Amino acid sequence: MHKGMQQMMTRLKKVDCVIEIRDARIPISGNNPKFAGLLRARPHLLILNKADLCDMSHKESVLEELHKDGIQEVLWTNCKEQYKKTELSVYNVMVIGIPNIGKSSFINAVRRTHVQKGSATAVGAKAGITRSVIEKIKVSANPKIYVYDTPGVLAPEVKNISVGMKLALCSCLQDHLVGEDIIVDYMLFWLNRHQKFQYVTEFELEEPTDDILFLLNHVAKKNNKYIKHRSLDSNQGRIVYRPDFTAAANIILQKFRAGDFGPVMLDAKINN
Ligand SMILES: Nc1nc2c(ncn2[C@@H]2O[C@H](COP(=O)(O)OP(=O)(O)O)[C@@H](O)[C@H]2O)c(=O)[nH]1
Ligand SMILES: [Mg+2]
Repeated sequence: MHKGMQQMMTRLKKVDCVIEIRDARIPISGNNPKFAGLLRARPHLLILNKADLCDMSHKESVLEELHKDGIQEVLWTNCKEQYKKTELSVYNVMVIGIPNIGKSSFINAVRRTHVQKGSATAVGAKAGITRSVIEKIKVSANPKIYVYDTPGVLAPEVKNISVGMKLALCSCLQDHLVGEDIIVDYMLFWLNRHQKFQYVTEFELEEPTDDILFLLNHVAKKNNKYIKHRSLDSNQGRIVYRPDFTAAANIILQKFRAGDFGPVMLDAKINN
């Protein structure tokens, strides 16, 4: 990350404006204090992307929290759908943010509305897969606007376990580093705590559960995911099958991340 960071600081001198992007579901947890210096150096705009997956009923309290942090300009976006034109009239723009919150998608969405020719910037579904080279993309011909994408340069700050779990749940950390089953355990805890029970219907359960092993077992069986292994007991050597918990965890995570359990605001404070 060091080389990328240095490149970014040098580049910043030539930049007229900074766009910081965060995942709308973790507008506070997705922050990194190291960005603050960068943001203050130039006019900045905070974009909360993946608004399609976010529970917008918390909009006002989130804005209040961000204002306290000195952030004035906030824009919600959804880069999966046609991007709505904003009133940016700057020339060199730097887009910053932790991995996988939609920086490249945002740049491409802006670009699509203004220029058809030239190359887009790569969108990747896994955290931290893009190499640390700054790409310059022309997003508008007239007026000429260039945007610097900053792939994989800034790591999220894992302040505590709950922030770490929220980042993992939104795929800002690599799943295998945390453990798919542990991320699902946190997801289940969070959904229950916030009384979001859509998963009960999605998985055809009889009632909410806080038993992660029960859920993994249920989902593995329903999706016919089994692991073949040799039995070690009295049946020595016989091939047996057991439910594949990692496959089940991945199915559950994929559904959560697609918004199938409803929109969420992971940074919401609990009022009950
Ligand atoms: N649901 C949803 N997914 C998005 C949105 N923007 C980006 N994504 C997805 O998030 C993932 C990471 O996007 P990418 O642009 O590569 O993120 P970057 O690492 O910040 O450049 C990809 O799978 C995108 O398809 C959005 O507004 N809504
Ligand atoms: Mg990218």
